[in-house]
Amino acid sequence: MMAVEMNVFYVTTPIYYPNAPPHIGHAYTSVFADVLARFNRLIGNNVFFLTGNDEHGLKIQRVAEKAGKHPKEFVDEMASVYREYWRTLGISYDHFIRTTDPYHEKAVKEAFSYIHGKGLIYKAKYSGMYCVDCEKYYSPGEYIEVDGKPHCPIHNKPLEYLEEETYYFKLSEFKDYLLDILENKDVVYPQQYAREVASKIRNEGLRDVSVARPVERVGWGIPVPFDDKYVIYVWFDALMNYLSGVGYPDDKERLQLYWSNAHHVIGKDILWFHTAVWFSILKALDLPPPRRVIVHSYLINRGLKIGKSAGNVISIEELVSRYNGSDGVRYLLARIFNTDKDSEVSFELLDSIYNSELADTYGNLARRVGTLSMKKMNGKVYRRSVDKAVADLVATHVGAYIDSMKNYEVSKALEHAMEIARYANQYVNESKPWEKPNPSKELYTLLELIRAATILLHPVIPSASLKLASSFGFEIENPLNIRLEGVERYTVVEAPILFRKVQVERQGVGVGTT
Ligand code: ME8
Repeated sequence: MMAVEMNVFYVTTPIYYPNAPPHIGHAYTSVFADVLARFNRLIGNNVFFLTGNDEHGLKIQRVAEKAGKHPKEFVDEMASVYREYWRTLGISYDHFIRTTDPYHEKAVKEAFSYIHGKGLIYKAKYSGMYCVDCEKYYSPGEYIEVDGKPHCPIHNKPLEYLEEETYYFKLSEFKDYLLDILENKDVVYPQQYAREVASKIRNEGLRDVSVARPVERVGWGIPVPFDDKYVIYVWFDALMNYLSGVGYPDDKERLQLYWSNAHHVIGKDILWFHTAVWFSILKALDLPPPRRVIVHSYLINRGLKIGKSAGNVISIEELVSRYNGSDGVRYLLARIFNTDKDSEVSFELLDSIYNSELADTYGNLARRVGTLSMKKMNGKVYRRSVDKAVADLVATHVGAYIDSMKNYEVSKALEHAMEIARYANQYVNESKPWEKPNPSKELYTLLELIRAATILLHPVIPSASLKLASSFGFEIENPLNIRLEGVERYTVVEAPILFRKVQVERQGVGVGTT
């Protein structure tokens, strides 16, 4: 068993299929993981944030063919496209992994051989259905029938019939092990997803799974190291990124350090792979499960999961231009983040959160207080005593924010930051600093409230918060250390408009209707 280093925080996103550019659904996961990474850095943890692309398999092979490109050329181009999107959205990953990276390929081969050497991978015939969009085998009972033909329940497309010799992984061996983790250990968050997987295993049992494809059918993959007629199944390849990205197999020290506190953020569509399949592969490699698998639900539009196949994609460009750059988008995605329930997104909803919380409550407050500080105090606001009631209120919200963040409840954490801003709005209206000849106590109190809210918001709106900190002359510090009366003197040089209001359109005109 590895020692748990609590000051280490290893966080991952799924590695996405680069068959198309990322959309709001991918941004949703990546922004959430980024907020956790930034929060953990801010409280002083040793963070490693891994994201990347899942570049092998039939799905990629086919889109590359369609584009008239070699798959490698295709995925090379897409890797730059993804990196650029994540740069635009301020995703502060430490490493961008690609499954075509040589160190990753080596790790996958080594793991495959190791498990084969243990007798847990064997050769046998497979016949059954396959969904290329999911890159997943479907057994009867798992797929739906449309006009009497097997269809994928996620993509609603006909499944392909496969009959081939393949290599199987003995998933069935891990039934008791998996049930113990799912039913007794706190790995899957929220727990309802652990129960879901456990009951599937209890009801349907566990079948061994194919982990290879014949090279003449799927050429684009990592060769099985001891049989060049096969390539390794894309999911075995992909899941291994979480290990190869932190040093497996050679850098054992690094692997041990980060694996002891690994957090996988995923959508519920890939829950089975990240629990039943992944925990078993890890066990076969003599490794413990990750610390946490954090599962979220879907963003939906007009009742359907947002995705390319449903044709209801909301583009990241559209969001960035509408909500004043990346911070607005990040805030909205983090604010609607939901682990349990699917969230219906519409511009109407996003506009209203953006306008009321970011533009009015927070942005307008900062602008007003900044302007008053410059007008009334020439921008220099010295330390005054802050009323105990104010300090207590801030301490309560800061504490609740930290607890929420540690429980991955980002949306709830944001509410606490907003509560401080709401209180400050009320305070400015009631104390009316514009009427006083020397409102230094009022303005100092307000600046302290803004500072506290801004520090709490920093992981979500990194650029705007830094801009405000430099305009007002304070530091973004560890939220654990926030104490009021912490700043000796504010020097307000600018009262920026952080979040310009969006014009709300006619009702009914919004996402997906164009
Ligand atoms: O599954 N709502 O890649 P993928 C919420 N390569 N999240 C969504 C979403 C939506 N409408 N649409 C996409 C794969 N996502 C594999 C992963 S990991 C070892 C391999 C997000 O490109 C969500 O995180 O299909 C989901 O799990 C992921 O994108 C699927 O991305």
